Amino acid sequence: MVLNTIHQGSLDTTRIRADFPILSRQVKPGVPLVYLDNAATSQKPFAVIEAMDDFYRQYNSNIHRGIHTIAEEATAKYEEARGRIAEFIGAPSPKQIIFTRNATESINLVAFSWGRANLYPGDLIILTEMEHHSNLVPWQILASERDLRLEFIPVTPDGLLDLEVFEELLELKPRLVGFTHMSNVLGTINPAKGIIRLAHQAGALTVVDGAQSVPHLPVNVQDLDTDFLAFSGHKMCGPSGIGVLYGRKEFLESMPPFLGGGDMIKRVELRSFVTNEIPYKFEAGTPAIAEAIGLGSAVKYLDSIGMEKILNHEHEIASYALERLEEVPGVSVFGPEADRKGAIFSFSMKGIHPHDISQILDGEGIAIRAGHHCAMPLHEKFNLPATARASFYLYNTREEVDHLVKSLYSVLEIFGL
Ligand code: C6P
Repeated sequence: MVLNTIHQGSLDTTRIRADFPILSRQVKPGVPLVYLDNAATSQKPFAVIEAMDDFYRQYNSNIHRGIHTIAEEATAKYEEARGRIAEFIGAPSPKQIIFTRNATESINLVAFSWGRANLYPGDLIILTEMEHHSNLVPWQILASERDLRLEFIPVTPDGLLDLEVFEELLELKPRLVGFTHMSNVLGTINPAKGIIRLAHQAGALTVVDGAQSVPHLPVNVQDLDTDFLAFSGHKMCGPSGIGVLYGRKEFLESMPPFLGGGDMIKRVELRSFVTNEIPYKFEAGTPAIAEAIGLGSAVKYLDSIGMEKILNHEHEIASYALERLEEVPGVSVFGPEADRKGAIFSFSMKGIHPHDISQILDGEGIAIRAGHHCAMPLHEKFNLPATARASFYLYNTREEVDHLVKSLYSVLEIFGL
C-alpha cells in the first residue's frame, strides 16, 4: 500500500500528507501509520510545530507584561493568533475570542460565569441526547446547584435530532439551548442555524459545541448567529492545551470573571478588584502562549487549503467509507447517511468487542478509537456498551479506507467468523 502518492478528488493529499511529519512514520518496521483517530485529536503540520519551536527558540517571554523586545514580540504574535482565529470563524472582533484550554473549559466558562449570573431555580436548559460529556456535565453541575431543569432533544434511530420534539420543548421557554454542531460518535452534522433561530425565537441563548465542526467545515458565527461557540485547537491541526470560546460581545462584557488572578484585572486593592476588558477578563494567569501561536498557525494552514475543500474531501471519503464498511459482514455503522454527516464512523462487529477490533487493527498500523467516546448516554440510548470509531481528516485517503476494510476482514478471520 502506497499512501503517500495518491491524488484525492479536490485535495492534493500527496502534498498535504507531506506537511505532516508523523504521517510518514511506521508504527513498526514495514507497517505505515494509518491514522484514523482524528475525532480524538488531529495530527500537526510542520507549520504549527515550527511556529511553536520558533517561539521557544526566538522570543519566549510572558505576554501583556514586559516591555522588552521579546515580550513585545510574544504579545504581538499571541494577539495576531487571536485575530486570525476571529477571522477564521467570522467573529466581528478579536475581543470576542477567549483563549481557554479546550472546548471543555470553554463550555464550563459559560456555565460557571453566564449560568451562575443568569439562571434561577426552575429555569430550563435544553441539551441533546448526542452530547459529549463536556456539554452535559457542566450543565448538570449547574442544574444541581441552582435547581434548574434539564430537557433533551431526542436522537432518532437513524442518528438525527428529533426537531419536532425540540419545537415542543421550546414551548417550555428554555433559557439556554446547548448542542453539538457535529456528533463525535455519529458524525451527524446538526442544522445549527435553524436550531439557533428557533432557540432565539423562544427567548433562549445558544451554546454551540464546535469541537468537531470547526476543524472540518466552514463555520461562521455571524451566519450561525450563535451566542457562544466552543472548540479545541488540538482537533484542528493545532496543539493541545489551547481552546477557544467565542461569545457575543454584550454577554461577554456583562458576564462575571471565570477565574481570578493576573491579567484579568485592571486594578486590585486588598479587598476588591476591577475587571479588565474582554477578552482579558477571562484569561487569568499566564496563558498557553506557544499553544495560542501554534493554533494561529494551524488556522492559517487550514485557510491556505480552504475549509470548503476540506469539507468536500471529507464528504467524498465519508461516502466511500460508508459504502465500503457496510459491505463487511456483521458490521453495523451508527449514524445517518453520508450527506448528513462528517467523516466519523462508529461501528460494531457482531460478536467482537470494539477493544479487540482496535487491538487487531493496531497490529496493521491502523489507529482507531474504541469505547464510549465520552458520550455514555448516547451509547446507552443505542444499547451499546462501546463502539469502534474510525474518523478521518484532510490527509486521509481512499486507500486508507480500503486498508481499514481489508483489516476488518482479517478481524473476522481471526475470530473465525
Ligand atoms: N472528543 C473524542 O475522541 P476537549 O477534550 O475539551 O478538547 O474536547 C471535548 C469535546 C467536546 N465536544 C465534542 C463533540 C468532542 O468530540 C470533544 C472531544 C474527543 O471524541 C475526546 S473525548
